[in-house]
Amino acid sequence: MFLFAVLTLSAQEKSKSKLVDVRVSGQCEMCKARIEKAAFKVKGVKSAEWHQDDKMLHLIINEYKTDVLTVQTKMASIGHDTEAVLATDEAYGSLHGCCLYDREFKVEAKCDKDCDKPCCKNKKTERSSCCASKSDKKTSCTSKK
Ligand SMILES: [Cu+2]
Repeated sequence: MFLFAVLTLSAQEKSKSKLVDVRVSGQCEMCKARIEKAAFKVKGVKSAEWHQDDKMLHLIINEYKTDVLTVQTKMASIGHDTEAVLATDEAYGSLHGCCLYDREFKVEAKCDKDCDKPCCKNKKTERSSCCASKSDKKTSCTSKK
């Protein structure tokens, strides 16, 4: 009876596993080691593998114990940006010189003051896609002046 309970429990444990991919900014093998090490420190992370080529962190997590945001917060705390959570300048700055990756997620979060694009008109204080996106940056709000 006890054994049966244990087996049932471990079966449930398995079904909680979820594959998730998170984009984590980084640059080299050192980043890979740092990212994976930190990911494993998050309770509920069963597997973590970061790929240098596409900057994707492939995770297997127990979704009852952790979630993507928790992992992203952890990544930010060690200096690696994610789409949802950015590293502080201090954390980024304390990375090894060869690890100072291009901060693609760190962009002006607010609309430019004199931006008159429709997307910014009524929300000068919020993040707006036209001012926030890197590709638009040059042609939209900031070139207005
Ligand atoms: Cu590195």
